[in-house]
Amino acid sequence: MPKPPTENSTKRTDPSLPDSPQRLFFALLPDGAVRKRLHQLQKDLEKAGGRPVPEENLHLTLLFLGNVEADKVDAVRDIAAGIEGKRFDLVLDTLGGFRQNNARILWVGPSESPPALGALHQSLRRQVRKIGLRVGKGVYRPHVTLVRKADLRKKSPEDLEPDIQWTAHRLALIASELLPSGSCYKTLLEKKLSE
Ligand code: 2AM
Repeated sequence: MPKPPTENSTKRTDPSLPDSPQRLFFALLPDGAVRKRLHQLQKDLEKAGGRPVPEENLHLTLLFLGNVEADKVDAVRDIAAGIEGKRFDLVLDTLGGFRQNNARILWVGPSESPPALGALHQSLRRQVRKIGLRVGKGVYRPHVTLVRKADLRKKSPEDLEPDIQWTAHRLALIASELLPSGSCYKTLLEKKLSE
């Protein structure tokens, strides 16, 4: 019997086919000024090598869903459309790295995660479970990935002290297609958090 897709599944999907599963995630999108500062930080990290995330793809994941069967995609859209909440401030002041095989992912994140961010994550998690999606139990570690496949042998600059103030108000449901050239993102729905 074929195994159901899991959260870590990298099965290729073809969103142009109506019955094809879609690889989805909820994210916060930076506005122009924050995006520029994140991009500057990517330039400051150039010495670490690797592949910077294209500026237009920079985001903070709220919840990764993995492959979602076509008949559930509308329900996920409805969840995104129904999100009510107020915008909130977060400060991206910590640089870090996740090891990934023989390389590193470099990210920037908040040293203190605002309660509103954790609440949003939990609320999305609860709602997608209600429609029968399985999401992992891993601890939520909010971050913006800046560089993929950074060289483990090269140190990232130690003197960088990011201090990016972000009033998060753009929440998006994004479909990601894995291509040999990298991920291709398509925003399926964007919702503004209120003032
Ligand atoms: P990352 O930036 O740390 O890789 C789309 O892949 C987004 O979902 C990325 O921001 C990615 O985080 C996040 N994500 C979370 N869990 C994931 C998983 N198991 N597989 C792929 N992406 C995941």
